[in-house]
Amino acid sequence: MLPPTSSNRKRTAMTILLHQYDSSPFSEKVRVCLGIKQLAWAAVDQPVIMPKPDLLALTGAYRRIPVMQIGADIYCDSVLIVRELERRFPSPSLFPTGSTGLDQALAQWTDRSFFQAAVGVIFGGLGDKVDPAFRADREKLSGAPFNPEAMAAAVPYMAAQLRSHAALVSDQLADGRAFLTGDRPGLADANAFYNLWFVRSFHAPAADAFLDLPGLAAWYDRVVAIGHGDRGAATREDAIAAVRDATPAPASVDPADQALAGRNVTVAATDYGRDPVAGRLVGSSPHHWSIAREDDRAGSVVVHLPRLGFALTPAH
Ligand SMILES: N[C@@H](CCC(=O)N[C@@H](CS)C(=O)NCC(=O)O)C(=O)O
Repeated sequence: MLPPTSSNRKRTAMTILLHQYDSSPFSEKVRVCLGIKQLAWAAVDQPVIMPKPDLLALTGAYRRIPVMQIGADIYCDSVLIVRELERRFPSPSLFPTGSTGLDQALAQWTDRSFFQAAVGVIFGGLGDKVDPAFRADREKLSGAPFNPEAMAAAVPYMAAQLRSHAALVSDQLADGRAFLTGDRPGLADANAFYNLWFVRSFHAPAADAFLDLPGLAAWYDRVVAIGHGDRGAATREDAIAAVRDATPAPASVDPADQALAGRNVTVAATDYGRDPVAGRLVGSSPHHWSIAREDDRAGSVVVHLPRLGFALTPAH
């Protein structure tokens, strides 16, 4: 147990593990949130394509990135990760104006249509330069063929979509505010930022096509300046050992889900990467499911998944 201090930086030394890779946009969302909260954390780099045996030892089946690990608790999906960061480390808040629900709801925009525009611009721009192993992996992930010609043809449309999304960010800054919800940064900034960061980091064709929008470039630089908190590194073996040494935090099932408490269930994403996580339902809320499972390498873990965009199926 670490001695209590007033600083998030010391209080959490190396207890937050983020399974990620540097080019991952959803990881960048979380990294900015770790920066806003000035937290200490360690990056556990995972492969960009399957197989990911050390990640699946923790999640059971969930393969997407990022995944956050605190002790023997495993949080899947950036939406649930940032929610858990706020719950455990409330100050400074990711919701500086108290707009908790709407700021989280923004992910339904940034993680879907805004993200799809960024993906279209990047991969349409790469055309047939996309690595064949990556291409085959992403076809499996999405269940849809990767068609470089169609993607290249869609670049002008996708670039226009991207600029239009960015223009909404510019509108929000029109009164001269520093950040999207006011003078302090929050989740809204991390959400709106990461797709623009994604296209810029890939030097995609439309990478700079939004920086002329009023207020955009200065805001972008302000978000970059937040940084990523106090970043360290841990190995995948360290991460599995950390689970073995820990006990999952107590969880409770929402009264509305009592009929499912303790039952064997599977939970799977409904969009892409739909591999079902199987285990016993030990926790829930209107926002999440918590599944207890045993792993040969990691021991007892509890895997937490969001409820929005995920489906639970009771085992027979
Ligand atoms: N809704 C998920 C989306 C995560 C996602 O699509 N992540 C990408 C990387 S940024 C991914 O997992 N791609 C496939 C892979 O890395 O295996 C979240 O918010 O975390």
